Formats: sequence, C-alpha cells, structure tokens
Amino acid sequence: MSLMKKLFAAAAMTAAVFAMPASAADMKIALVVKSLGNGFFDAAHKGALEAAEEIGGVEVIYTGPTSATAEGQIEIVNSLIAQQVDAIAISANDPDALVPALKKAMSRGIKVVSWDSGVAPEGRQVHLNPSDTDLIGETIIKLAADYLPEGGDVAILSASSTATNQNAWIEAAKKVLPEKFPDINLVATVYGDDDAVKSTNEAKGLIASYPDLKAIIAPTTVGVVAAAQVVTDEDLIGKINVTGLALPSEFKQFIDNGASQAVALWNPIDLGYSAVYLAHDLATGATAEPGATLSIGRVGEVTLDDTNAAAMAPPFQFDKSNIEEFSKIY
Ligand code: RAM
Repeated sequence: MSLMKKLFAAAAMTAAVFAMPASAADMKIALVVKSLGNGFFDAAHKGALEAAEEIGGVEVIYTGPTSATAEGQIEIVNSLIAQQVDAIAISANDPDALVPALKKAMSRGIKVVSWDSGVAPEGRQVHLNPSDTDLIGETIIKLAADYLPEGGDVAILSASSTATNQNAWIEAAKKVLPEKFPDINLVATVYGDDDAVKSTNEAKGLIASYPDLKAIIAPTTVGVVAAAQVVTDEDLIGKINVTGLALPSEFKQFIDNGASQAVALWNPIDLGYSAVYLAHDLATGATAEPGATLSIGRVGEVTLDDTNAAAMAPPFQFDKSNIEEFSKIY
C-alpha cells in the first residue's frame, strides 16, 4: 500500500471510531424512572422503545428503584456511569439529591436529560416537562371545582414529599386558588410516596380527619387509584369526588362506578418517546442552550427556555365520554 493510501486508510478508521457513538451502532440511553411497577412509567417505557426503534441502533436501559427514593436512584446513576451509557434520561425523586451523581455522569461525557420530574439545572442539560406547570396546577383544582358549584373542602394526596413535579404543580395550584377558586378550601396535603399501601392509608386518614371533605385531588397516577378505591370501599361515591392525574387504563373503572367525575393526563407514551429523542439529540451533538430548538421526532420540537427546560403538550381531560377510548391506548 502506498503511503498516501495508508494515510487515507488510517484517517478513515479514525473517523469510523469517532463516529461510532453517533452512528447507528451502539448508543445506550438509560430511562431512569421514579420507581418500577408504576403503570405510568411502563407506558413511558413503551414510548422510549418506539423512539429507539425509529432512530435505530439505540438500546434503551429501563431502570428504577423499587420504591420512589432519591437514594435508590443515586445508586442506579452510579452504576450507569460505570456501564458508560451515552445518556441518562431521569424522572427524579428529588430535585437536589441527584445533582452530585448526575454531575459526575456529565463530567464523564454522559448526556443528562430530566423528564417528568426535574433535576435542578446544574444536574442536567435539559428538562422536559410534560405540560406547562401552571396549566397543570390550575387544571387539577378546576377538575375538582367543576363539580363543586357551592365550593367546599378538598385535600391533596400527592406522591413523595420531595417529588419535583408534584411539588411544582401543588405550588401552582395554591397560587391560583384564592383568586380563581375562592370557594375551594384546601384543607390538607398528604404524601403517599407513589406506593399503593401508603397512598391508601393516607386517603383513609384524610377521610377520617375531614368529615366535610368533598374532593380528593391526587396529582399522581398511583395516588388517584388508591383514593378512588378507598372512596369505593367506604361507600362514599357521590359524597367525595376523586380527581387528579390518572392513567385511563388503570382508572376507567372509577369513572364507570362514579367515584370520579373526570381526571386529566398527557400522553405518557409520547413523554417517554420524547425523553429518549432529546437524549439522542444531545448524544449526537445538539447543543442545549436557551432558545435552542430540539427535535422530539413525531411529537414535534421543543424550544428551551432560559433554564434549558421545555414542555411537551397540554393535558387531555377524561370523563365518561372518552375514557373508554383512551384506556385502550395507555
Ligand atoms: C405518577 C408519578 C409521575 C407523574 C404521574 C402523573 O405516576 O408520580 O411522576 O407524572 O403520576
């Protein structure tokens, strides 16, 4: 081989080696969820696999702790760093506790996206909210208020007390209460940790403590099912309306039996799909900076705000008229 040819061959090989993570070959994207065994995250996983299939050459590592804790997620992030994944897309159990581990990941060249439940800006490159936070905050109160023309006592059954997403929605809800819903009286906020047993006990506690309770608002797909089951079991259908954010496939039975009038949610499949798309965008060289527009494949594109965050789409409302149709999808 002539010297020239050898040089060309060497250059071609170097290019091939450098191109590898970006080429279809072997990109590993970890989808880290708050906890395993949650139908919402299973639906997001489905979307993640769809994105991987569509992009090609992407392996999705679906993982999360057995209970929704930051400690469990930190261990997982450390093991993903050791596995040298290309990107981590995480729905965080705490905005701050994950930061050191995720910073370490980024220092090793791993791209980090938070989605659903965010990490503080220094711990990730991009955050994808499902919808606008203020809109969700107002929506969860309106869902209760729509069926309480006279107003009354309501309580919130949340996920974990450190969950970034639920805390942001609850804060947004409290902000609009006095002006837009003056007759709605928020008596308590309790935390079921996205655990069926704890959520059930917290719902029972609310009912025992507040005899005039008219609605339980659960902005978590785990809590809302637990609360509706308690209302059903305690023969309180028609007295307490359960509402919040629910996965239609899990919740249809409680619209059918009247424990709930209506609930809302965005498309969780699209959310998991979009999270993987964003992780792939970054791992193939897209720059995360305020004003940047990034592709989320068939879902469209997002423009990053001044904290490198963006929102996917507005939520849908589900009631007797449409929950059957949506329950077949997610
Ligand atoms: C639960 C989780 C998740 C949240 C949904 C609405 O599944 O807490 O983070 O987005 O509810």
